[in-house]
Amino acid sequence: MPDPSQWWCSAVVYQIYPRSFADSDGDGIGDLGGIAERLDYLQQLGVDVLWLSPIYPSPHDDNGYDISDYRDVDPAFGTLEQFDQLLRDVHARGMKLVMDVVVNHTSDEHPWFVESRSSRDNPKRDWYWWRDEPNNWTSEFSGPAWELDDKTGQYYLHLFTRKQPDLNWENPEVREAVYEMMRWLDRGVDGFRMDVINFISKPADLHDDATDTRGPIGRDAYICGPRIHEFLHEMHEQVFAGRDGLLTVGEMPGVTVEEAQLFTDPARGEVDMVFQFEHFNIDQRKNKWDWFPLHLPDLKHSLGRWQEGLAETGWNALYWNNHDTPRSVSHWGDDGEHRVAAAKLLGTVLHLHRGTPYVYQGEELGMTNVPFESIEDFRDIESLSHYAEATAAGQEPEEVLRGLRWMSRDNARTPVQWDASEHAGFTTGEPWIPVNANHTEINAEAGLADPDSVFHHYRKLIAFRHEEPAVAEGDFTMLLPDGERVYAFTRRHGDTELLVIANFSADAVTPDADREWAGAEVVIGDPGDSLALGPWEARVYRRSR
Ligand code: TEU
Repeated sequence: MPDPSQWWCSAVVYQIYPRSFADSDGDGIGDLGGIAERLDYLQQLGVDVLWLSPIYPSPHDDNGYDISDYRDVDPAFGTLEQFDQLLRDVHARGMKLVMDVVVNHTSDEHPWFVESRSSRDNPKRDWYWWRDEPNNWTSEFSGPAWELDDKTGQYYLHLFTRKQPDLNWENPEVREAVYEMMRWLDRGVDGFRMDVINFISKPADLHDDATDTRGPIGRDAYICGPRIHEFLHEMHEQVFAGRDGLLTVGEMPGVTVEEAQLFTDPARGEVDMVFQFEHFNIDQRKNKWDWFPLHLPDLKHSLGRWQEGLAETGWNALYWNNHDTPRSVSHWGDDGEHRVAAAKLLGTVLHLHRGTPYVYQGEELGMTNVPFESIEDFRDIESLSHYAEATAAGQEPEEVLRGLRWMSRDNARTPVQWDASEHAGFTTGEPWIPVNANHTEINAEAGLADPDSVFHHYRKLIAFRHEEPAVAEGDFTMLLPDGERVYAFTRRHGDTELLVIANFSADAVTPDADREWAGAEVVIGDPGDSLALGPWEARVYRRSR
């Protein structure tokens, strides 16, 4: 386990997707000026760290996860000067700022790739993966993972869109160029979220993936590939070693608990924590579009295993939402009659686990999925590619739309709902993606004004983590693992013990837990005379032993 005095053990991170956060210049796209205007709001919420999704120059084929210049700010978001000012403002408020780095791939418009594709003998040819024949890997976003480049007659590898060619990390020049760029970025920035960082080490022979597992073909070959620990340790030594106060989090689809122990063991010098995806796959069959209703014991089993697995060595990153997920209150809660209770419950359960919680913009307002009407309402490249592929293969458009409404990343990407006005106070112009019609009811202005709102509940959860050491440091014991409606666990630290009970259903229930708790102090949630819980109600008790 890391030294619990590591600052990020008791910190809460807030993710900003700049494009959809707040627009200060009326062009319909969120920007740095918009973030600067909302720092008071974020400070009031009490979060410790802001993580910005990519703000670098980009053709925006994948909304900025296709970077064409790591050393500047995209004009749509602002300027470098504005960024430096924002960083100063964030620091002046006692918060930190973490940047997103995307170094598994670049944009095809990055000068490195432009050179690489220019001729077979260009010095940067080997900075990317070029082959005469493709292997059998498929893209994370539908179709083959290879694109034929007419000019030189070879194929290049792209695990995401064809505008996101994969860098060849086997080449030491690539690694040095990436570290150099990251050092430069360290102009006061407090750390990095690293995009699909466990995909960077491919087997040098790029062999076919012989397995038939869930998800894109090839994953078995490149997820946590042969040199991944070596590369991350090298990056740590080259970029982070000797600097205090940083936070590094690796986004790692498909990572196992055993691998995560290695990645986050402080003694190994790799990353502080990882985003794992296991809990996201528990209600899916062959892919994310093919889902079934949540079976609560599966969620407890999965998260419980991660709590146990990283109890002694390593550390968990905790999240329900990010810019790639549907909204959790719609997905696993109730976005109808019990929306407020369900959003609070999800927050309580997540924030009381052991690990560092991440709040995705709008989650603290209980923002919901979006009732998209037709394919024209979607913007996300993953959703559009899937729709094209699935309908071409003969699937009914309405059925494909049903999957998209449930899982599309655009659910997370509609603008933050600041107030009840026409575009929810997000922009004075035309938003790049329409606001959710429910902004007239669900918005920050209303949340701030109502002491019982989801916003104020998140504020209390964040403050509680700061005040009560058992939240950050306590051990974790899952209770009632097979219960289909109640999620319950205890946390223990010294003489203090916390009990968390949560009713994931619209029926009243009385958890089968130690009755003595009924008299203990309720520190989060409404006190009750007994352990009975109303629809989607959650409570946290505290007692001394
Ligand atoms: O996502 C990585 C990833 O594998 C997925 O979560 C993916 O976005 C998709 O949802 C799978 O169905 C990261 C970024 O978070 C994402 O926004 C980028 O599109 C992707 O990498 C490529 O950079």
